Amino acid sequence: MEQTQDMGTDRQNPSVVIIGAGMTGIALAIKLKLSGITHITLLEKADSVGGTWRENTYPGVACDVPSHAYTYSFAPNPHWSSFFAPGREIRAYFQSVFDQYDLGNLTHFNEKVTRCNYQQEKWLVTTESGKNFSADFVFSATGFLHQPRYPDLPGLEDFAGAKMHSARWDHSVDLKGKKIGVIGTGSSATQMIPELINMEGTDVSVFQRTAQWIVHTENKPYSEKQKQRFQQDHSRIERVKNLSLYIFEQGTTALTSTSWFYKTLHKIFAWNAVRNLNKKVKDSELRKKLTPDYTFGCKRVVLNGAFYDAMQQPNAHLVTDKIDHISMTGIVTADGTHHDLDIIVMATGFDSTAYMRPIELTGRDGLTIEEAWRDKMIAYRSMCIPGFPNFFLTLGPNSPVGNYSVIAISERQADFAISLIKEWQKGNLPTIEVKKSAFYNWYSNLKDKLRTTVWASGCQSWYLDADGDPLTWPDSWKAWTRMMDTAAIEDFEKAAPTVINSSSSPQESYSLAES
Ligand code: NA7
Repeated sequence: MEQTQDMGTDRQNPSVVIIGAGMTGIALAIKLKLSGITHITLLEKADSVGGTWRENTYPGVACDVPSHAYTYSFAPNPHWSSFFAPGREIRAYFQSVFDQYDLGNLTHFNEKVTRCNYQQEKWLVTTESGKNFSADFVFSATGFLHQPRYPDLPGLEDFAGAKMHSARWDHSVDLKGKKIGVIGTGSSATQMIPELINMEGTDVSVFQRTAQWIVHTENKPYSEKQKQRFQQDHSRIERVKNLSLYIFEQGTTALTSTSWFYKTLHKIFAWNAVRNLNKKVKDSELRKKLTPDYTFGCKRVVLNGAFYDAMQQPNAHLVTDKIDHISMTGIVTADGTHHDLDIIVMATGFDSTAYMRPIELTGRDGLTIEEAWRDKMIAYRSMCIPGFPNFFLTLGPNSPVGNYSVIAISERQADFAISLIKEWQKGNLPTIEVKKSAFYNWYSNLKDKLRTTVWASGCQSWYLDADGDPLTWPDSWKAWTRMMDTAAIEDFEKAAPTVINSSSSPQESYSLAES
């Protein structure tokens, strides 16, 4: 039987449903609580917190942003074990913050949201188990790299050995002494490959479709003394964090700015990556295969200090011939070679365009998200979509800011949404629904710039939508924060907006052509 949990309407303490108890969902719940909004329900599909850090448990998983910069601003952590923290430690950090802010009593685990429906000025959120939650506001905090992308390779189903996606690691598979094939050379693959190669008796074939730009990073552990100092004096943590973020900010600006200085910096970053490759990889044939043929930064730059060394071990093989098909016992490449394998690992990335889907999202007047996004996936300031009042998307289209720390982005988005909720509480907005004109203006200001960025310079990556337009922010971190900090109330409907009639075609009622 369906159970509806109607949390009532109280402008001073509205009811809020947050979907997902990962990094963003936890930040939202805390920031809402701190702002006095306590009527919160956190719905999590799995049995524990952590999002991507719960799901990615492959050997060597770590964050590619320095640990002190990948930390909530309100919960500094003097205990990080190393400059780049391993995945299990990051997950434990999120658990500890979740506990510290007592979010357990707001959270329903094992409740996978299947539907969100706006009716009579309320959202009805339905879970797979049949529960219904009624709320004034809904936040989608489902992350943007959460739906594994499996390669479409003939014969994959026939493979008789173990096979797994990097984000669905099967820890029951014994890797020792095995012939392992890794498909892909992105951030996940380059982290796991050195670990697999160092395991006893393994033989690892790496199937590379496109060579990566790799910036050398050292992952130094923090000594007990350093951790003690961090604990005694939090300004030390701030210094490490600010320096790390400054470097990432410069890197991001170098990918987007057309100024002479940043263009030169971009060249220096690229030169440095080439120098690293030349220094590390002695064999000219291997070096050639590992040399990218597209502009630095077009794909997400890989930060790694172990991959090149690992690929020169006798039990490592770099295969650059195209995969033709999978047999029962291995991978067959286009040159006809059969690569015998016991295990296939698909480090083939994620569907970065899934956002809140497969949740069925239906806004005002029956408008579905599929109709709203029929022409293009756009969200005003990456968060708000006309026809979807009181609904906030986090880490939506155009919110990755280069390689910058995504925690800082989530926190800023939470602040922006809360500032709008405050206006609604004061009665300045009937509902929080972005005007179509503001939505179109916002994207048209980005559109041209997006097409001139390095991400649109001719490579394939998870940064691009189906039209080949980047889903990133096409400017610097500073420009992004300026945009997010600018008051926006005039961009929202002050009176009940015109009906988005589901009987008229969505193209007519809601189309990019209006921009
Ligand atoms: P990525 O960065 O999307 O990398 C996926 C890799 O898999 C990449 O090398 C792809 O090659 C390769 N790939 C994908 N499909 C195939 C097929 N069919 N055949 C051969 N190779 C394939 O995912 P990650 O998990 O490594 O990283 C995702 C993000 O997580 C990362 O950017 C960080 O932000 C954290 P391609 O380059 O497309 O030719």
